Amino acid sequence: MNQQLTSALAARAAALREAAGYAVGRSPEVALAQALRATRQVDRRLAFSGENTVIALAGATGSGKSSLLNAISGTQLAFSGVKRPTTTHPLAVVWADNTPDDLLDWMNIPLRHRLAAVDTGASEAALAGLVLLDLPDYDSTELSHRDEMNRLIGLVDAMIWVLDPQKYADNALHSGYLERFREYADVMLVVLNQSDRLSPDDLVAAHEHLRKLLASEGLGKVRVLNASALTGDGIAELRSEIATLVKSKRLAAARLLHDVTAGALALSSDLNRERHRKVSNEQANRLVNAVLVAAGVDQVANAVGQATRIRGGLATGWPLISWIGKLRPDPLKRLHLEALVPAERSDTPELAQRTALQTSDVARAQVHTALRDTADDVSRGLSSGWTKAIRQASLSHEDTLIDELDIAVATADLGTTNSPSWWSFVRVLQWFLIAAALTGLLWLGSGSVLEYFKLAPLPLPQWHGVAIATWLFGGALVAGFLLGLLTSLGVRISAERRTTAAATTLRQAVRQVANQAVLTPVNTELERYARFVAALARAL
Ligand SMILES: Nc1nc2c(ncn2[C@@H]2O[C@H](COP(=O)(O)OP(=O)(O)OP(=O)(O)O)[C@@H](O)[C@H]2O)c(=O)[nH]1
Ligand SMILES: [Mg+2]
Repeated sequence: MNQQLTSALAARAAALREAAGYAVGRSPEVALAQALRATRQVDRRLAFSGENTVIALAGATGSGKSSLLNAISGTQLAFSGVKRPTTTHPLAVVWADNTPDDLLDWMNIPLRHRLAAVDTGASEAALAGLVLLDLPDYDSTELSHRDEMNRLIGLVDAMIWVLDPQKYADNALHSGYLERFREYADVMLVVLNQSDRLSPDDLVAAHEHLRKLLASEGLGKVRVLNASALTGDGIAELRSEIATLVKSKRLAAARLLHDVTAGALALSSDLNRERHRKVSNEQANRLVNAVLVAAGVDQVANAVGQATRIRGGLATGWPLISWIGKLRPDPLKRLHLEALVPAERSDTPELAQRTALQTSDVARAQVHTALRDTADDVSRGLSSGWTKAIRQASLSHEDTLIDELDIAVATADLGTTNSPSWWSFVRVLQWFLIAAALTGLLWLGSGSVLEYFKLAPLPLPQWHGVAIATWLFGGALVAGFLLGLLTSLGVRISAERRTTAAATTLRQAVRQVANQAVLTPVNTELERYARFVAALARAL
């Protein structure tokens, strides 16, 4: 066998096997089976003698296959008769020093005959290596004949289609076989047998008609010969044509290459080279956004902001009115995000108490939709098998996704545990002002108390006609109130900053969960698809 061709064949078959491996569970079973059959056939055929070329005579019953085998071999080994159909089992005639029994065993052809050198002579040297098969018909009432013929034309290295003047245009032959093998023109011959039954003019006309018919089926390149097994006309040409095929020593590999190509083409209905190898950033962001909203994670950042405003108000507001803030519920407590400190959270995330993220059926359904949307988006343009696989990958961790989100949110450091240092400073200041106001008040009220105990009153110096104690009392109250107004502005800025920071942290946490639970499995599947496409391209 031609070495270069065989190694190319082996490489392409290996690529096809690889592609089929990736396509398991993704491509249609029929296509997979065809591809794998082709690779198995390559393995088996290459394992057998490369010195033999197996060529089958195939055709309708009565076309003269057996008669042609006899005419070509100069024997009467094949039984040809008037009863239809005649040939029931395939027969192999071998032009070689040794019968390739392993090859014929693999093909399951028990009837075999080797032409001894003494039978053949020098003229047969040109056919050395040939194994010529006489096959049963494809069109008689014996369905087993057709099965046997179908099986063998799938295994042989080349086919000689034997047609006769009556049935050469038979639709069952053309649409059922010849058209199907249009890619195999270089490993096929067509013989218009029984040429003796036609006048020379009619033979030319029939030959031309047949050629046109074949050309219309994409077989314009196939060799068409006229012959008569009865008179021997055209048999020498047929033999020399066969000799050329045998001598090329490339038939087996050529045929198998066609099988590999056909197998790869069967799989390539799944091909879409335009696909990206990864989920795009934009697609990932869309998913994260959808999950943030569906699970209610987006509310957490707002809660962080609100909580900051409330706590900041309590800490830095004017103590006389800021206590009202205590009446408002802490939004973080409402989300069960308050009780734990970050250290505890991250050490034992599994013990983290459940946050109040949305875990309702509606939320789960929304997450499910987001996952499916991502899968559909990513797999657009792929065949149903791959689309399904990508969808499965996207949903592979769906059951635990909400729990993982919950843990991620519970363990995220939202920056709510410590207060800004200026809060404490303002707080001290506020209480100092309260103390000053109280001092002023006591000072003012001290006169009547001291008088009751018959004690001398404290001096009440004045400034601008008003007692300093009154200045102190009023001034401290006004200062506290104004300070409260000023710091509320600062608290609002802190709250906004914390909201933004929390939103970023939460987004990262959700992104991490989405990466682990969705994007990685989907990317793995996409990677598999890319490998499939690459292997298929090598097989083709
Ligand atoms: N006139 C003429 N008759 C032929 C020719 N070749 C075969 N026949 C006859 O056609 C009949 C069928 O020939 P077979 O060789 O048995 O045909 P087959 O294709 O092997 O048929 P099955 O085994 O039934 O599939 C026989 O009677 C042959 O004698 C030919 O070239 N010319
Ligand atoms: Mg026969």
